[in-house]
Amino acid sequence: MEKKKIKVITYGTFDLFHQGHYRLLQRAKQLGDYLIVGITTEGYDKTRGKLGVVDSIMTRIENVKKTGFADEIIIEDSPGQKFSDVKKYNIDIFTVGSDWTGQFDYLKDYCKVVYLERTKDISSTMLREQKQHIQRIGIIGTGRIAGRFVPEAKLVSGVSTQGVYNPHKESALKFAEEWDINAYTDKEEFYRDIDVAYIASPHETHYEYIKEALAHGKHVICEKPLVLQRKQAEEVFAEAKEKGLLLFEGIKTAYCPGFQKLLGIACSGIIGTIRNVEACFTKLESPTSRELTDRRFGGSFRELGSYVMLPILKLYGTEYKKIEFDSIRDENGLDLFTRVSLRYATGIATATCGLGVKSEGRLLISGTLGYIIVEAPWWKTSYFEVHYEDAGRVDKYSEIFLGDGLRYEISDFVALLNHHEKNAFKLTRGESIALSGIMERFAEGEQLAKC
Ligand code: C2G
Repeated sequence: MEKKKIKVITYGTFDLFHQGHYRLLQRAKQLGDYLIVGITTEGYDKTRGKLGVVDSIMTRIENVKKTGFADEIIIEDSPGQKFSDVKKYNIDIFTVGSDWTGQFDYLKDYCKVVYLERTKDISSTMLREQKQHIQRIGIIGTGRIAGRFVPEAKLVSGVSTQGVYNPHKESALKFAEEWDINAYTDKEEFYRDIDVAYIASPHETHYEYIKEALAHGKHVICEKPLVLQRKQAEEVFAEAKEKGLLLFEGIKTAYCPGFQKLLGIACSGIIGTIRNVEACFTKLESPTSRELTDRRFGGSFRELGSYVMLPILKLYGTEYKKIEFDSIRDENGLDLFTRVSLRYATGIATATCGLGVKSEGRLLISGTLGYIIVEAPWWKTSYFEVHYEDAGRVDKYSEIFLGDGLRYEISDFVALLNHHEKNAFKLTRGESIALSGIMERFAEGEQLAKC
Protein backbone atom coordinates (compact mmCIF):
# COMPACT_ATOMS: atom_id res chain seq x y z
CA MET A 1 0.00 0.00 0.00
CA GLU A 2 1.31 3.45 -0.93
CA LYS A 3 2.73 5.42 2.05
CA LYS A 4 0.45 8.39 2.88
CA LYS A 5 1.92 11.66 1.68
CA ILE A 6 2.82 13.91 4.62
CA LYS A 7 1.22 17.26 3.81
CA VAL A 8 2.81 20.39 5.28
CA ILE A 9 1.43 23.95 5.25
CA THR A 10 3.01 27.29 6.10
CA TYR A 11 2.02 30.94 5.63
CA GLY A 12 3.75 34.25 5.22
CA THR A 13 3.98 37.61 3.52
CA PHE A 14 7.40 36.83 2.02
CA ASP A 15 7.94 40.48 1.23
CA LEU A 16 11.39 41.55 0.00
CA PHE A 17 12.25 37.87 -0.14
CA HIS A 18 15.34 37.05 1.94
CA GLN A 19 17.44 34.27 3.41
CA GLY A 20 15.12 33.88 6.41
CA HIS A 21 12.20 33.10 4.13
CA TYR A 22 14.27 30.78 1.94
CA ARG A 23 15.52 28.72 4.88
CA LEU A 24 12.03 28.52 6.37
CA LEU A 25 10.56 27.10 3.16
CA GLN A 26 13.52 24.74 2.70
CA ARG A 27 13.04 23.21 6.17
CA ALA A 28 9.25 23.24 5.88
CA LYS A 29 9.54 21.10 2.75
CA GLN A 30 11.86 18.69 4.57
CA LEU A 31 9.19 18.09 7.21
CA GLY A 32 7.05 16.10 4.75
CA ASP A 33 6.34 15.18 1.12
CA TYR A 34 4.05 17.97 -0.04
CA LEU A 35 4.29 21.65 0.91
CA ILE A 36 1.48 24.16 0.59
CA VAL A 37 2.49 27.82 1.04
CA GLY A 38 -0.16 30.39 1.94
CA ILE A 39 0.77 33.89 0.84
CA THR A 40 -0.98 36.81 2.52
CA THR A 41 -2.94 39.38 0.57
CA GLU A 42 -2.35 43.08 1.16
CA GLY A 43 -5.82 43.29 2.64
CA TYR A 44 -5.10 40.59 5.19
CA ASP A 45 -1.73 42.09 6.04
CA LYS A 46 -3.44 45.43 6.69
CA THR A 47 -6.02 43.88 9.01
CA ARG A 48 -3.34 42.08 11.00
CA GLY A 49 -1.32 45.29 11.22
CA LYS A 50 1.58 44.28 8.99
CA LEU A 51 2.79 47.59 7.60
CA GLY A 52 5.02 48.71 4.76
CA VAL A 53 4.65 45.70 2.49
CA VAL A 54 6.51 46.69 -0.66
CA ASP A 55 6.25 43.82 -3.16
CA SER A 56 2.98 43.09 -4.92
CA ILE A 57 1.36 39.75 -4.18
CA MET A 58 2.35 38.56 -7.67
CA THR A 59 6.02 39.35 -6.96
CA ARG A 60 5.77 37.59 -3.59
CA ILE A 61 4.19 34.52 -5.22
CA GLU A 62 6.91 34.54 -7.89
CA ASN A 63 9.67 34.69 -5.30
CA VAL A 64 8.23 31.74 -3.38
CA LYS A 65 7.76 29.76 -6.59
CA LYS A 66 11.39 30.35 -7.60
CA THR A 67 12.60 28.46 -4.55
CA GLY A 68 11.05 25.28 -5.92
CA PHE A 69 9.98 24.19 -2.44
CA ALA A 70 6.25 24.90 -2.79
CA ASP A 71 4.15 22.12 -4.29
CA GLU A 72 1.11 24.32 -4.10
CA ILE A 73 0.55 28.02 -3.44
CA ILE A 74 -2.66 29.39 -1.92
CA ILE A 75 -3.69 32.89 -0.88
CA GLU A 76 -4.22 33.78 2.79
CA ASP A 77 -6.90 36.40 2.96
CA SER A 78 -8.62 36.17 6.35
CA PRO A 79 -7.82 35.65 10.05
CA GLY A 80 -9.64 32.31 10.47
CA GLN A 81 -8.31 30.77 7.29
CA LYS A 82 -5.48 28.67 8.78
CA PHE A 83 -7.99 26.74 10.83
CA SER A 84 -10.22 25.85 7.86
CA ASP A 85 -7.25 25.20 5.53
CA VAL A 86 -5.80 22.54 7.85
CA LYS A 87 -9.05 20.57 7.48
CA LYS A 88 -9.72 21.48 3.85
CA TYR A 89 -6.29 20.29 2.67
CA ASN A 90 -6.08 17.41 5.15
CA ILE A 91 -2.84 18.81 6.57
CA ASP A 92 -0.48 16.69 8.75
CA ILE A 93 1.94 19.44 9.80
CA PHE A 94 1.49 23.22 10.23
CA THR A 95 4.80 25.07 10.46
CA VAL A 96 5.99 28.67 10.88
CA GLY A 97 9.06 30.43 12.25
CA SER A 98 9.84 30.45 15.98
CA ASP A 99 9.01 34.15 16.21
CA TRP A 100 5.43 32.84 16.29
CA THR A 101 6.04 30.23 18.99
CA GLY A 102 2.79 29.54 20.85
CA GLN A 103 0.61 31.66 18.55
CA PHE A 104 -0.73 28.67 16.59
CA ASP A 105 -1.00 26.05 19.34
CA TYR A 106 -4.77 26.10 18.80
CA LEU A 107 -4.15 24.04 15.64
CA LYS A 108 -2.61 21.20 17.68
CA ASP A 109 -5.99 19.44 17.91
CA TYR A 110 -6.04 19.09 14.12
CA CYS A 111 -2.43 18.62 13.05
CA LYS A 112 1.15 18.67 14.29
CA VAL A 113 2.43 22.23 14.90
CA VAL A 114 6.16 22.82 14.33
CA TYR A 115 7.91 26.14 15.03
CA LEU A 116 11.15 26.30 13.03
CA GLU A 117 14.06 28.35 14.36
CA ARG A 118 13.83 31.88 12.98
CA THR A 119 16.89 32.89 10.94
CA LYS A 120 18.67 35.39 13.17
CA ASP A 121 21.42 36.52 10.85
CA ILE A 122 20.24 37.74 7.51
CA SER A 123 23.68 38.05 6.01
CA SER A 124 24.74 41.27 4.31
CA THR A 125 25.96 39.22 1.32
CA MET A 126 22.42 38.03 0.66
CA LEU A 127 21.11 41.54 1.26
CA ARG A 128 23.70 43.07 -1.08
CA GLU A 129 22.41 40.73 -3.78
CA GLN A 130 18.97 42.12 -3.03
CA LYS A 131 20.27 45.68 -2.94
CA GLN A 132 19.93 45.84 0.84
CA HIS A 133 16.18 46.12 1.13
CA ILE A 134 16.07 44.66 4.64
CA GLN A 135 17.25 47.01 7.38
CA ARG A 136 18.84 45.12 10.28
CA ILE A 137 17.90 46.83 13.53
CA GLY A 138 20.02 46.55 16.69
CA ILE A 139 18.38 47.46 20.00
CA ILE A 140 20.40 49.27 22.68
CA GLY A 141 18.83 48.65 26.07
CA THR A 142 16.74 45.81 27.50
CA GLY A 143 13.99 47.63 29.37
CA ARG A 144 10.19 47.68 28.98
CA ILE A 145 10.07 49.75 25.80
CA ALA A 146 12.74 47.56 24.15
CA GLY A 147 10.52 44.56 24.89
CA ARG A 148 7.60 46.28 23.19
CA PHE A 149 9.72 47.12 20.16
CA VAL A 150 10.51 43.56 19.01
CA PRO A 151 6.93 42.32 18.37
CA GLU A 152 6.06 45.65 16.76
CA ALA A 153 9.09 45.57 14.43
CA LYS A 154 8.12 42.03 13.34
CA LEU A 155 4.97 43.48 11.80
CA VAL A 156 6.86 45.95 9.66
CA SER A 157 8.09 44.73 6.33
CA GLY A 158 11.64 45.56 5.37
CA VAL A 159 13.18 45.29 8.83
CA SER A 160 14.74 42.44 10.76
CA THR A 161 15.59 42.75 14.46
CA GLN A 162 19.23 41.59 14.43
CA GLY A 163 19.96 41.67 18.12
CA VAL A 164 20.25 43.53 21.39
CA TYR A 165 23.20 45.27 23.08
CA ASN A 166 23.58 45.81 26.78
CA PRO A 167 26.91 46.32 28.59
CA HIS A 168 25.63 43.87 31.22
CA LYS A 169 26.05 40.48 29.54
CA GLU A 170 23.34 38.72 31.56
CA SER A 171 20.75 41.37 30.69
CA ALA A 172 21.62 41.10 26.99
CA LEU A 173 21.51 37.29 27.07
CA LYS A 174 18.19 37.19 28.98
CA PHE A 175 16.50 39.63 26.60
CA ALA A 176 17.92 37.91 23.49
CA GLU A 177 16.73 34.54 24.75
CA GLU A 178 13.25 35.89 25.40
CA TRP A 179 12.92 37.45 21.93
CA ASP A 180 14.85 34.90 19.87
CA ILE A 181 17.45 37.42 18.64
CA ASN A 182 21.23 37.76 19.02
CA ALA A 183 22.84 39.09 22.21
CA TYR A 184 25.79 41.48 21.93
CA THR A 185 28.10 42.74 24.64
CA ASP A 186 30.84 43.70 22.18
CA LYS A 187 29.88 47.06 20.66
CA GLU A 188 32.05 46.71 17.56
CA GLU A 189 30.44 43.36 16.74
CA PHE A 190 27.03 44.88 17.37
CA TYR A 191 27.57 47.83 15.02
CA ARG A 192 29.13 45.57 12.38
CA ASP A 193 25.94 43.46 12.16
CA ILE A 194 23.32 46.21 11.97
CA ASP A 195 22.12 49.01 9.71
CA VAL A 196 19.99 50.89 12.27
CA ALA A 197 20.39 51.45 16.02
CA TYR A 198 17.20 51.70 18.10
CA ILE A 199 18.15 53.40 21.36
CA ALA A 200 15.91 52.43 24.28
CA SER A 201 18.39 52.99 27.11
CA PRO A 202 17.92 55.40 30.07
CA HIS A 203 17.37 59.06 29.04
CA GLU A 204 20.79 60.33 30.09
CA THR A 205 22.65 57.79 27.95
CA HIS A 206 20.89 58.69 24.69
CA TYR A 207 23.32 61.42 23.64
CA GLU A 208 26.44 59.23 23.82
CA TYR A 209 24.77 56.28 22.12
CA ILE A 210 23.46 58.49 19.28
CA LYS A 211 26.93 59.92 18.66
CA GLU A 212 28.49 56.46 18.76
CA ALA A 213 25.96 54.97 16.35
CA LEU A 214 26.37 57.89 13.92
CA ALA A 215 30.15 57.53 14.19
CA HIS A 216 29.71 53.90 13.12
CA GLY A 217 27.68 55.05 10.11
CA LYS A 218 24.36 53.75 11.46
CA HIS A 219 20.91 55.33 11.17
CA VAL A 220 19.24 55.98 14.54
CA ILE A 221 15.76 55.78 16.03
CA CYS A 222 16.03 57.06 19.60
CA GLU A 223 13.32 56.85 22.25
CA LYS A 224 12.04 60.11 23.67
CA PRO A 225 13.35 62.36 25.06
CA LEU A 226 16.01 62.34 22.34
CA VAL A 227 18.54 64.31 24.43
CA LEU A 228 18.19 66.71 27.36
CA GLN A 229 19.97 69.78 25.99
CA ARG A 230 19.31 71.91 22.92
CA LYS A 231 22.94 72.08 21.78
CA GLN A 232 23.27 68.30 22.00
CA ALA A 233 20.23 67.96 19.71
CA GLU A 234 21.64 70.50 17.24
CA GLU A 235 24.97 68.67 17.29
CA VAL A 236 23.64 65.16 16.61
CA PHE A 237 21.22 66.29 13.90
CA ALA A 238 24.06 68.20 12.19
CA GLU A 239 26.26 65.11 12.41
CA ALA A 240 23.53 62.86 10.97
CA LYS A 241 22.92 65.31 8.13
CA GLU A 242 26.60 65.56 7.32
CA LYS A 243 26.90 61.75 7.19
CA GLY A 244 23.68 61.32 5.21
CA LEU A 245 22.21 59.29 8.06
CA LEU A 246 18.65 59.31 9.39
CA LEU A 247 18.12 60.36 13.03
CA PHE A 248 14.56 59.95 14.33
CA GLU A 249 13.04 60.75 17.73
CA GLY A 250 10.64 57.96 18.67
CA ILE A 251 7.52 59.71 20.01
CA LYS A 252 5.08 57.09 18.73
CA THR A 253 2.08 59.46 18.79
CA ALA A 254 3.63 61.62 16.06
CA TYR A 255 3.59 58.73 13.61
CA CYS A 256 0.22 57.14 14.31
CA PRO A 257 -2.53 57.57 11.70
CA GLY A 258 -5.13 58.90 14.16
CA PHE A 259 -2.90 61.72 15.37
CA GLN A 260 -2.03 62.62 11.79
CA LYS A 261 -5.76 62.79 10.99
CA LEU A 262 -6.37 64.91 14.11
CA LEU A 263 -3.70 67.42 13.09
CA GLY A 264 -5.18 67.58 9.61
CA ILE A 265 -8.67 68.33 10.94
CA ALA A 266 -7.34 70.86 13.48
CA CYS A 267 -5.36 72.73 10.83
CA SER A 268 -8.08 72.52 8.17
CA GLY A 269 -9.80 75.67 9.50
CA ILE A 270 -12.95 73.74 10.51
CA ILE A 271 -12.58 75.00 14.11
CA GLY A 272 -11.30 78.41 12.96
CA THR A 273 -8.06 79.83 14.39
CA ILE A 274 -6.59 77.80 17.21
CA ARG A 275 -6.36 79.89 20.36
CA ASN A 276 -5.90 77.32 23.15
CA VAL A 277 -4.42 73.84 23.46
CA GLU A 278 -4.55 71.75 26.63
CA ALA A 279 -2.80 68.37 26.80
CA CYS A 280 -2.72 66.13 29.86
CA PHE A 281 -1.14 62.71 30.39
CA THR A 282 -0.85 61.09 33.83
CA LYS A 283 0.25 57.55 34.69
CA LEU A 284 0.62 56.64 38.37
CA GLU A 285 3.98 54.95 38.97
CA SER A 286 5.17 53.18 42.12
CA PRO A 287 7.27 55.47 44.38
CA THR A 288 10.06 52.85 44.05
CA SER A 289 10.07 52.98 40.23
CA ARG A 290 13.12 54.24 38.30
CA GLU A 291 11.09 57.24 37.20
CA LEU A 292 10.46 58.30 40.82
CA THR A 293 13.79 57.37 42.40
CA ASP A 294 16.37 58.55 39.84
CA ARG A 295 17.06 61.96 41.40
CA ARG A 296 19.04 63.24 38.41
CA PHE A 297 16.96 62.09 35.45
CA GLY A 298 13.64 60.92 36.87
CA GLY A 299 10.34 62.74 37.30
CA SER A 300 7.14 63.26 35.33
CA PHE A 301 8.21 65.81 32.75
CA ARG A 302 11.23 63.85 31.50
CA GLU A 303 9.04 60.74 31.24
CA LEU A 304 5.84 62.18 29.75
CA GLY A 305 6.70 65.74 28.71
CA SER A 306 7.51 64.78 25.10
CA TYR A 307 3.94 63.50 24.66
CA VAL A 308 2.10 66.51 26.10
CA MET A 309 4.36 69.01 24.31
CA LEU A 310 3.94 67.27 20.93
CA PRO A 311 0.45 68.58 19.96
CA ILE A 312 1.41 72.08 21.12
CA LEU A 313 4.55 72.18 18.97
CA LYS A 314 2.70 70.60 16.05
CA LEU A 315 -0.21 73.09 16.19
CA TYR A 316 1.59 76.32 17.17
CA GLY A 317 5.19 75.64 16.07
CA THR A 318 8.38 76.02 18.03
CA GLU A 319 8.52 79.82 18.41
CA TYR A 320 6.76 80.30 21.76
CA LYS A 321 7.07 83.76 23.33
CA LYS A 322 7.02 82.57 26.93
CA ILE A 323 7.23 79.27 28.75
CA GLU A 324 6.70 78.64 32.47
CA PHE A 325 6.94 75.48 34.53
CA ASP A 326 5.32 74.73 37.85
CA SER A 327 5.69 71.39 39.62
CA ILE A 328 4.54 69.45 42.64
CA ARG A 329 7.71 67.73 43.89
CA ASP A 330 8.31 64.78 46.23
CA GLU A 331 10.95 64.46 48.94
CA ASN A 332 13.49 63.40 46.28
CA GLY A 333 12.86 66.74 44.55
CA LEU A 334 11.33 64.87 41.59
CA ASP A 335 8.25 66.32 39.92
CA LEU A 336 5.13 64.25 40.65
CA PHE A 337 3.04 66.62 38.55
CA THR A 338 4.18 69.40 36.21
CA ARG A 339 2.26 72.13 34.43
CA VAL A 340 3.83 73.95 31.49
CA SER A 341 2.21 77.23 30.39
CA LEU A 342 3.12 78.62 26.99
CA ARG A 343 2.24 81.86 25.29
CA TYR A 344 2.46 82.07 21.47
CA ALA A 345 1.79 85.04 19.22
CA THR A 346 -1.60 83.58 18.22
CA GLY A 347 -2.65 81.57 21.27
CA ILE A 348 -1.96 79.92 24.60
CA ALA A 349 -1.27 76.36 25.66
CA THR A 350 -1.09 74.28 28.82
CA ALA A 351 0.55 70.91 29.16
CA THR A 352 0.24 68.85 32.33
CA CYS A 353 1.79 65.49 33.11
CA GLY A 354 2.15 63.40 36.23
CA LEU A 355 3.47 60.10 37.52
CA GLY A 356 2.27 60.82 41.06
CA VAL A 357 -1.02 62.63 40.45
CA LYS A 358 -3.98 61.21 38.49
CA SER A 359 -5.91 63.55 36.22
CA GLU A 360 -8.19 63.54 33.15
CA GLY A 361 -5.77 62.61 30.35
CA ARG A 362 -7.28 64.45 27.43
CA LEU A 363 -6.32 66.73 24.56
CA LEU A 364 -8.45 69.83 23.94
CA ILE A 365 -7.92 72.13 20.94
CA SER A 366 -10.00 75.30 21.11
CA GLY A 367 -10.62 77.50 18.05
CA THR A 368 -12.66 80.52 17.04
CA LEU A 369 -15.35 78.30 15.41
CA GLY A 370 -15.30 75.18 17.55
CA TYR A 371 -13.13 72.75 19.49
CA ILE A 372 -11.71 69.26 19.24
CA ILE A 373 -11.79 66.92 22.21
CA VAL A 374 -9.70 63.73 22.35
CA GLU A 375 -10.18 61.60 25.44
CA ALA A 376 -7.43 59.45 26.98
CA PRO A 377 -5.49 57.71 25.60
CA TRP A 378 -5.26 60.55 23.08
CA TRP A 379 -1.55 59.70 22.75
CA LYS A 380 -2.75 56.53 20.98
CA THR A 381 -5.21 58.56 18.95
CA SER A 382 -8.10 56.45 17.65
CA TYR A 383 -11.26 58.58 18.23
CA PHE A 384 -11.99 62.28 18.50
CA GLU A 385 -14.92 64.71 18.21
CA VAL A 386 -15.31 68.19 16.78
CA HIS A 387 -17.88 70.36 18.59
CA TYR A 388 -19.33 73.73 17.55
CA GLU A 389 -21.46 76.51 19.03
CA ASP A 390 -24.42 74.53 17.71
CA ALA A 391 -24.47 71.82 20.39
CA GLY A 392 -26.51 69.62 18.08
CA ARG A 393 -23.61 69.36 15.62
CA VAL A 394 -20.80 66.97 16.51
CA ASP A 395 -18.36 65.57 13.92
CA LYS A 396 -16.90 62.20 14.94
CA TYR A 397 -13.65 60.74 13.58
CA SER A 398 -11.95 57.44 14.22
CA GLU A 399 -8.78 55.78 13.01
CA ILE A 400 -7.23 52.40 13.67
CA PHE A 401 -4.45 52.18 16.25
CA LEU A 402 -2.84 48.76 16.30
CA GLY A 403 -0.84 47.05 19.03
CA ASP A 404 1.56 49.25 20.93
CA GLY A 405 1.83 51.70 18.07
CA LEU A 406 5.61 51.53 17.63
CA ARG A 407 5.07 49.91 14.23
CA TYR A 408 3.99 53.25 12.79
CA GLU A 409 7.26 55.02 13.59
CA ILE A 410 9.28 52.01 12.44
CA SER A 411 7.33 51.81 9.17
CA ASP A 412 7.79 55.55 8.59
CA PHE A 413 11.49 55.28 9.32
CA VAL A 414 11.97 52.41 6.86
CA ALA A 415 9.95 54.21 4.19
CA LEU A 416 12.14 57.30 4.54
CA LEU A 417 15.29 55.13 4.59
CA ASN A 418 14.28 53.36 1.41
CA HIS A 419 12.98 56.60 -0.11
CA HIS A 420 9.57 54.96 -0.77
CA GLU A 421 7.85 57.98 0.64
CA LYS A 422 8.72 61.54 -0.14
CA ASN A 423 6.46 62.68 2.67
CA ALA A 424 7.90 65.06 5.20
CA PHE A 425 9.08 63.83 8.56
CA LYS A 426 6.09 63.48 10.87
CA LEU A 427 8.33 64.78 13.64
CA THR A 428 10.85 67.26 12.27
CA ARG A 429 14.38 67.87 13.50
CA GLY A 430 13.29 71.42 14.41
CA GLU A 431 10.60 70.00 16.69
CA SER A 432 13.00 67.52 18.30
CA ILE A 433 15.55 70.29 18.86
CA ALA A 434 12.84 72.49 20.40
CA LEU A 435 11.75 69.61 22.67
CA SER A 436 15.35 69.13 23.84
CA GLY A 437 15.53 72.86 24.56
CA ILE A 438 12.31 72.64 26.59
CA MET A 439 13.73 69.71 28.57
CA GLU A 440 16.78 71.88 29.28
CA ARG A 441 14.66 74.87 30.36
CA PHE A 442 12.72 72.54 32.68
CA ALA A 443 15.97 71.29 34.24
CA GLU A 444 17.22 74.86 34.70
CA GLY A 445 13.99 75.66 36.55
CA GLU A 446 14.56 72.52 38.60
CA GLN A 447 18.04 73.72 39.58
CA LEU A 448 16.58 77.07 40.68
CA ALA A 449 13.83 75.29 42.63
CA LYS A 450 16.47 73.25 44.48
CA CYS A 451 18.48 76.34 45.46
N1 C2G B 1 11.13 34.00 9.00
C1 C2G B 1 12.30 33.40 9.46
N2 C2G B 1 13.40 34.15 9.67
C2 C2G B 1 13.38 35.49 9.44
C3 C2G B 1 12.20 36.10 8.97
C4 C2G B 1 11.08 35.34 8.75
O1 C2G B 1 12.32 32.16 9.67
N3 C2G B 1 14.50 36.20 9.66
C5 C2G B 1 9.95 33.16 8.79
C6 C2G B 1 8.74 33.64 9.59
O2 C2G B 1 8.79 33.13 10.91
C7 C2G B 1 7.59 33.08 8.80
C8 C2G B 1 8.12 33.12 7.36
O3 C2G B 1 9.55 33.27 7.44
O4 C2G B 1 7.41 31.71 9.17
C9 C2G B 1 7.54 34.29 6.58
O5 C2G B 1 7.85 35.48 7.33
P1 C2G B 1 6.99 36.78 6.99
O6 C2G B 1 6.91 36.97 5.54
O7 C2G B 1 7.50 37.89 7.85
O8 C2G B 1 5.51 36.35 7.44
P2 C2G B 1 4.83 36.66 8.86
O9 C2G B 1 4.46 38.09 8.96
O10 C2G B 1 5.77 36.11 9.89
O11 C2G B 1 3.48 35.85 8.80
O12 C2G B 1 -0.22 34.35 8.42
C10 C2G B 1 1.12 34.71 8.15
C11 C2G B 1 2.00 34.05 9.20
O13 C2G B 1 1.51 34.47 10.45
C12 C2G B 1 3.48 34.46 9.06
